[in-house]
Amino acid sequence: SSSQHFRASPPPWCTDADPPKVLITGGLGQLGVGLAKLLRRRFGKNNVILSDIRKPPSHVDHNGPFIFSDILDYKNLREIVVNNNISWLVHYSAVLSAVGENNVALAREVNITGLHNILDIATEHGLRLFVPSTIGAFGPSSPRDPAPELCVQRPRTIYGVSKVHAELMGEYYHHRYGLDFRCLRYPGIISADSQPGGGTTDYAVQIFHAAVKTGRFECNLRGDTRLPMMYIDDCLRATLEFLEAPAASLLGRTYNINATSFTPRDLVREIQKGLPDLEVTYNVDPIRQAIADGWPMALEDTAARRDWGWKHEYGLSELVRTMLTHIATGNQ
Ligand code: AKB
Repeated sequence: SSSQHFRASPPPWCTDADPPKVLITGGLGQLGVGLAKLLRRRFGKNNVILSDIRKPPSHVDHNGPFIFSDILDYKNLREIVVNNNISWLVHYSAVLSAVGENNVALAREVNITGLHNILDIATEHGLRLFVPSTIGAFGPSSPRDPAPELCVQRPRTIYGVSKVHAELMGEYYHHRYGLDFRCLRYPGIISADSQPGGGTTDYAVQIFHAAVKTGRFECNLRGDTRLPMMYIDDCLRATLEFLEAPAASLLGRTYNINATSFTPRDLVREIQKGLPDLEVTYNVDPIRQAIADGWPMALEDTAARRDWGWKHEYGLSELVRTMLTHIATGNQ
């Protein structure tokens, strides 16, 4: 596969006549179904395969091919890639920050051993590989406001350590074997119709459902904890645009993307403009608070804006208005 590095002609999925065949791992997490919808609109329903180790719940409208894939089973992965002629792999399987601190062995297995399988499969079969990184790849000794693309990265969570490992391994495989590795550092992602699975930024999704359903919310972070956040549509569009960017335009392989930043207090104030009766109490979870206190408050993303035209659309007020409309109209 090192010969890819010197390939003269563009890879086949660059032509309109021949769209990529995409496999999404961890497809039933917060982002997979939404990304599959977007990619299916662009490349055709049957060219995007969603996969997970669980059965899709009945309320999940994934509307296209869905299969079992276990990233810890190399043979299973290889069979899927070969049988479906996969050319792009979006690797969304991961154990998130808060769950990872409660089960380090599982996080290490999924986030590090699983990633090794993914890197090997992608290299062996000449795939374009997208792996998300995160604000969690920074730590207390990183510059916080904003965190630059290149800086000290000494995270204090197994999730963060595994994501720094993914960034470094992917970039190494790119240089060593020509792997078309692409990585975005996502902020906390806010979505209406899918739930996050055990992160530190989850409060900023849960508060909307609580606000609409009960009018009360207990927040597990301190009211002044400022973190970078992004509405899911911006995140998924960034991912598609970055995946489609010509390799020659990418001066790096790991990019920060930034949209907005807010504290729980800012978010409550904005939601109360639509739902003035919302009552919020604070009951801080020390594990999540310690994680959040070591994360940046914003990401510096001029390289993404310069190299492949990244531009966010949702600031705090658009994000809140859109979330409340989606949830109130039952689109969840
Ligand atoms: C988490 O909170 O663990 C994730 C993330 C910011 O990577 N949402």
